[in-house]
Amino acid sequence: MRIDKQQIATINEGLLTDHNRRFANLLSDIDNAEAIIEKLMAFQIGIPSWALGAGGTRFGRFHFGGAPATLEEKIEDVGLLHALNRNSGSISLHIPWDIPQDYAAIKQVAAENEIKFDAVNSNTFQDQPGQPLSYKFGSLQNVDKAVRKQAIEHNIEVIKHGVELGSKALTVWLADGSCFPGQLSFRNAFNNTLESLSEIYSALPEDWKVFVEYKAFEPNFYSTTVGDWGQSLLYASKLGKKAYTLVDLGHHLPNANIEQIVALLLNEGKLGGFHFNDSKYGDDDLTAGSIKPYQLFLIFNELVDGMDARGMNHASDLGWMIDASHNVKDPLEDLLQSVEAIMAAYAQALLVDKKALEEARQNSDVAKAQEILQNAFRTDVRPLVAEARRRAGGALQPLSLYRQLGIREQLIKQRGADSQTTGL
Ligand SMILES: [Mn+2]
Repeated sequence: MRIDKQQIATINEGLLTDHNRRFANLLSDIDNAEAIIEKLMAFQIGIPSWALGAGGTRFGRFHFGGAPATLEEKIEDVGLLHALNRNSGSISLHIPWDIPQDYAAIKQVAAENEIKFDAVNSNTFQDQPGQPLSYKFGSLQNVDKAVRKQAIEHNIEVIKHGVELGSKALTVWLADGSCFPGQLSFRNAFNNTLESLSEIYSALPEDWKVFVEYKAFEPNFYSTTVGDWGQSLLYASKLGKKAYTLVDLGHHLPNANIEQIVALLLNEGKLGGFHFNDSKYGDDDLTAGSIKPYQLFLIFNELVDGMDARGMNHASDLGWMIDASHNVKDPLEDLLQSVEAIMAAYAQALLVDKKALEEARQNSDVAKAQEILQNAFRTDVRPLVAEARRRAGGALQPLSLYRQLGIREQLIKQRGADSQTTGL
């Protein structure tokens, strides 16, 4: 299904008086609103194909009606999000959960929904039916060269699918590691992984990037072979200029200073991709900004500052994506909330008075520096984000419009109450 642009405009119309009043109030406090709105309109956050089905835990999964059963339906779901907020203009595919059977047809559906193809993701963290060799003891790190070869070939196949669809990056997240002390040699695991990644790197087209994602623990619980940003940066540095580190907010040990990590990776020119989610305890994959909104803002503050320092384009020079799963919410509602939270944090970061902050730092005026950041964070930027959405043709209030139009009910009618999603 598709949302008619006129429907959005009509519902916006009824909200306009209140919106204009709130927007005018905010405008009286900020002087660079137009520049911020332009940046907000340009900013696009990739939606992973696996976030559109029911999320779950290792204890089980609760299904919901109208789940997308095919890749086409997943693209249509992202199209619905994008129609509502105009900031969800791409989908990130996971192979082999979403192998495109007919590239031309898939590209056609994507074009109709104004959706582009973001980074493609390989999967060597589970065995597929009929797969000759098992990844039980790792893939790219495996002591058996034949297993490594199988995993390398899978990654190369993922690149080929991505090339057909117009993707420009491969994300490699490895579950490789060990569960118990003594199980593997850290050095051999690292060297095997590096050798495997080098072979994948050589298969990258000239204008592609590879993102090496790290994760502190899980599913391996003693060591992870790409366990932190230092290890990822080692791989990315040794591989070459097309290789970058990917930061997933949930993949750190508790209380890690992620904003500092981001700042240094950008400083080294080695931050390539970013996965948004939020967490309280571990890799909880909760809605972005739902637990630690101040942290999200501080991270964005470093992202904006670091990208500006290198003259990077905020919208296109990093791969932005949500990586979360939804066990108890309608995934589309959850994704609308995540995008909204990300846009708010981005807008707040754009509000930071950088000149005053630099002055406070030069004077070692600690209290002033803190005030400057908190002033930006405590500004209610929702009218600014809504205005950017409205100008781009989206909804002033995406979530309530989604409910008002009864989109989930319509999807259930079309696809059935027990449609099943491919994937996790
Ligand atoms: Mn991730």
